[in-house]
Amino acid sequence: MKIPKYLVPDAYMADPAVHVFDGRLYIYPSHDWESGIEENDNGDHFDMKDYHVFSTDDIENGVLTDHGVVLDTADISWAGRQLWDCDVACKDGKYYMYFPLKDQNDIFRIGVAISYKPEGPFIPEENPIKGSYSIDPAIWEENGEYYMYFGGLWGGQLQRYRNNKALECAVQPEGKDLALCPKVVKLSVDMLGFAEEPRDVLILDENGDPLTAGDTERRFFEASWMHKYNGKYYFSYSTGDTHLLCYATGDNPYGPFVYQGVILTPVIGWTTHHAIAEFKGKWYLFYHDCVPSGGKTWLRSLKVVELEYDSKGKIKTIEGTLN
Ligand code: FUB
Repeated sequence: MKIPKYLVPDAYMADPAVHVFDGRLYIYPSHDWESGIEENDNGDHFDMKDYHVFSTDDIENGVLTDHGVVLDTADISWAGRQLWDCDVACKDGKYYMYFPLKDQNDIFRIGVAISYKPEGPFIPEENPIKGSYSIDPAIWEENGEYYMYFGGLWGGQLQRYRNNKALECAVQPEGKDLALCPKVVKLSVDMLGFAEEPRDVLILDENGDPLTAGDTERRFFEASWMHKYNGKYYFSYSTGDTHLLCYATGDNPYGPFVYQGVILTPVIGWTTHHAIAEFKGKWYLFYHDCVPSGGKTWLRSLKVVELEYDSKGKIKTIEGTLN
């Protein structure tokens, strides 16, 4: 599939997380809708209230099953507003959905909801994960250990924290200051909490120096994802205000990772977000754009296209406006 395909033409879905469970491919997107909230840098216009799950045996032909609403803010006791990008992991026959949501003080926390089926529905825990903050959880499993990557700037509130503690006054680094890092944390054995303090995911340049805040075409902004190709760890992410999907490679899930290049050039829309997954022997990039909504940044549509590597393991850059 060299030409991208829209996957859900009759609804606005964004921020895909994708996994293969028992040989079937599952997509866990955010569910955009027209809330009427004015667009701002805080992302208030992304006022999502529920999640759907989609699955398929045939991604090449884009034949998806919509499993309907699987989690709703109305069922989350600590909910304030805004269900953003989620992810799902499977352990011992149970499926754990990790979701960012603002609490009743308008602070993003990460919650967990549980199901016995990959397609849900998911039943939320009473409280968010202790010590959790910011947005965009992405789960990576390796040898029975589960790691969560998370974090997002601006409306994602990552700039309000240092060393996992909320600051009195949020100052965003700029220029030659070191860029704020995404976070990684090992999950507890019961999958309901953190087993350690979240750590910084360091992204280095070609000289081994950490990326700076002013390096806006390469530094992390949001939308973490992890995959492994030929034994290497590929940490990928969005650069936010420069609208690129980039990646960096490393030798273990904690990093450091060395910046490698652009996966996807800017799409139509402000946000860019993705998942990378292998299915039936091919690699795919799942992402979103705002072409079907005529460029409304808060009404995004899910897409998929094949992802290719060169002989050195470099990802071939895909044009975001390819349709
Ligand atoms: O969907 C809301 C936010 O937009 C996500 O959490 C970010 O990654 C961006 O795609």
